[in-house]
Amino acid sequence: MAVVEPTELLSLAVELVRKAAAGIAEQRAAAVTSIETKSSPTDPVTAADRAAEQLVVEGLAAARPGDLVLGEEGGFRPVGSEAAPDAVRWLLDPIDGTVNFVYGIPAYSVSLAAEVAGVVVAGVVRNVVTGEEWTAVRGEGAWRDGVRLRGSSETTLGGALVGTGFGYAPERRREQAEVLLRILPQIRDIRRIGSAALDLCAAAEGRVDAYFERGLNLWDRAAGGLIAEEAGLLVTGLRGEGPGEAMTLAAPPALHTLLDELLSPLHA
Ligand code: LIP
Repeated sequence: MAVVEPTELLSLAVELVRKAAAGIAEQRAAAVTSIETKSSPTDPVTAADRAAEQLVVEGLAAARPGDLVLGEEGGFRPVGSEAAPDAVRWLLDPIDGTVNFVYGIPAYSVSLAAEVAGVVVAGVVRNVVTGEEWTAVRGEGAWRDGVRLRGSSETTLGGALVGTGFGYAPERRREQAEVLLRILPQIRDIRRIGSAALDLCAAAEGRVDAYFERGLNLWDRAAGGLIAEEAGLLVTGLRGEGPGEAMTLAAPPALHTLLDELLSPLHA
């Protein structure tokens, strides 16, 4: 079994994410003229989402033909004709924050992570509009444009600025609104950025003190989750569970305990 160097995987990911981001920026004007929908009438997908995914997958196939990819638009498959026994699995969201992309709100990103033997070992998130780029290799810290990230030092709920997000299904949104009703009086304020990958990176560098969201897919949270962990945050579900569709909670240790205690009773 060939040894995979996470730093090499990161270099490949960064190269492809930059190309994809350039293509997305170029295509925006045209892409937003024909918008299709997926899980609900408010869950958009554009030609730019698909083109970016294809560009990254073709780049992966050229560099590592035996690998696998789980992409938001194309699902799980080999990047080439067939997967090798020691395939790396790539977790790709070609445009995270597609609603922001459609509306022209400068908060949408390309997110790509590399997973080896079930563990995410490298990840990059790039804001397509600002060009900000967050990266991490497991065990080697989290970085934004050469600056090491450490997360927030906030330790009180009342002082916590918390990021969150809402699903595309009206019933899910009603439940999420009820949770907000209960927690908003107890925290500093809420921020809804609209891209889980950017939310997790914001938490990694203390632009928010913590972030939580129910309903995330692996491609939404893989790269951002590693970046937040490498900045010293805990990235989990509730009540000791791992992060997943049920809940993703990212916070520095002290705040994490308080938010877990606050959110757990609200998510039976
Ligand atoms: C989005 C997530 C966001 C969530 C949205 C949506 P998409 O992903 O990044 O956190 O609140 O509902 O799921 O659909 O833009 O890739």
